[in-house]
Amino acid sequence: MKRLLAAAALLIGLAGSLQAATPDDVKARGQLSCGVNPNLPGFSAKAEDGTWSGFDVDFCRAIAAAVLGDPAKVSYVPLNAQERFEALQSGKVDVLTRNTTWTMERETKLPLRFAGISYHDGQGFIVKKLLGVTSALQLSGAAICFQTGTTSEANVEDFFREKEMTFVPVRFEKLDDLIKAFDEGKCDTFTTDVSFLYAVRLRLANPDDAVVLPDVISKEPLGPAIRQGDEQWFNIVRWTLFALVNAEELGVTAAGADELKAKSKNAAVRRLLGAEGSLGPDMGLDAEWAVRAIKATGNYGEIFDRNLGPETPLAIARGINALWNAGGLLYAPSLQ
Ligand SMILES: N[C@@H](CCC(=O)N[C@@H](CS)C(=O)NCC(=O)O)C(=O)O
Repeated sequence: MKRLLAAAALLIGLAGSLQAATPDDVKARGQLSCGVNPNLPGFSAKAEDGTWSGFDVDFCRAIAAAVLGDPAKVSYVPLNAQERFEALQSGKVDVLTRNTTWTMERETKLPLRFAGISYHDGQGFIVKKLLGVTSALQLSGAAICFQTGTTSEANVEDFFREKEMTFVPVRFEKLDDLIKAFDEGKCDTFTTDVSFLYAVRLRLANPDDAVVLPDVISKEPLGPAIRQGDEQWFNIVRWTLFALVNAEELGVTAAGADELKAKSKNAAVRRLLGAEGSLGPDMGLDAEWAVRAIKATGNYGEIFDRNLGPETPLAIARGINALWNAGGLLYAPSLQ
């Protein structure tokens, strides 16, 4: 009996020592490897000079600022829909920050964990205005284009089955082929996350000829994913996201963070900015982790406005991505 217990203890110890330690790997490498969408302007896109920008890219920058002290220390790995999970599982990327929906199956069948929700999305349809369709309920019999390896396929099947409507699936592995097919009229509609449809519209030959229908047929909570069994890394990614959301709620901006750190009397602001408490050190970082992240990218609202807001080509309204106390769904747990 004693020997069995000793063997079990040894196994538990071994499992513990085999536990992944992504924060150490990232620090040793001096660079964060971030899996992003290859080309989704507003969320992640590469400029001609090689720099990446976008809403998802900013979360990579914030994590790098928190962990490595420099938002530029990121290696961006463009991943299409098919490649993304394997890239995370194999260790090619430390975090997947790429319009990826948090689903039960992805956390139970794949060894992944979603650290939170950075953007509440839903699946919609884009059609050419010529079609004269104003609702998804008028799409019975339509040829529908979608990309394989995404949640879009199952959602569209569920929706049409429930509404007792038929459709002709037109599947694509590569996004460029899909957009071309839709543009050339080889399908009546293209279905995916609504945020993506806004971006796709701008890539069509004549964006004004296409319209995104008002129907939203699914929940697509998008957020950063990491590998399972990496608890400290999970805390860092999750709380960097929550820090940016809390910063918006607390009125902490990129420009004002230093001054608030020195002067604020609000306890949550002081803990967020490391003026008191030990939130950073408790997860293996220093006291300045969140100040650096906020100064690198701004708070959640600043990130949203800069990349997706009314002044940008995408012009997406905050809608359900507003803070909980402004009528939206964004709710970050407390900094205590
Ligand atoms: N949020 C959905 C869809 C995400 C997704 O991969 N969307 C496609 C567009 S339909 C995409 O980003 N494709 C870009 C590519 O594969 O290069 C999911 O997680 O499955």
